[in-house]
Amino acid sequence: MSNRTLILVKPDAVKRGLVGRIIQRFEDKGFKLLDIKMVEMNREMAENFYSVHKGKPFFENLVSFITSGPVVAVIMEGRNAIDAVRVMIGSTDASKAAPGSVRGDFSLGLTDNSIHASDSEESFTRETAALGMQ
Ligand code: 3AN
Repeated sequence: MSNRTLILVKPDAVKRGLVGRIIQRFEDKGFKLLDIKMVEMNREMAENFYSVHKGKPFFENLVSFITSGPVVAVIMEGRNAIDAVRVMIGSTDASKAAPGSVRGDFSLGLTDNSIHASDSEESFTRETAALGMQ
């Protein structure tokens, strides 16, 4: 059970002015913010961040989307953080995400689905390194 996780507010949500409202949800839930940074990811950072998806049909799309504008990266701490935050963000396909989840309330997209969150400790380590955090 890991007590730290990373979220990214993705370029679609940053462009729509949703950063504050999205981060607020995690503070309301009880998470403590440990680090926060606005980042314009370049191609190399994006490929490292999403290295587990290399070779998949949507990889190029994903890299070009995540580098299309600034993202806001937040490291937060709280009990069972990785699993708890995954529940709060909702299904990958936002058109199917439950109301009350971030994707369910703010997005309809699949690639442009407003938020990312680490799905394991290995992902957290890889992702924070790719962003130059930690
Ligand atoms: P999640 O973000 O829910 O952890 P992952 O890690 O499986 O989902 O996928 C990473 C990102 O790749 C997703 N957030 C989404 O933007 C994109 N993605 C995943 N599956 C697809 C797909 N079938 N078609 C297009 N984009 C996808």
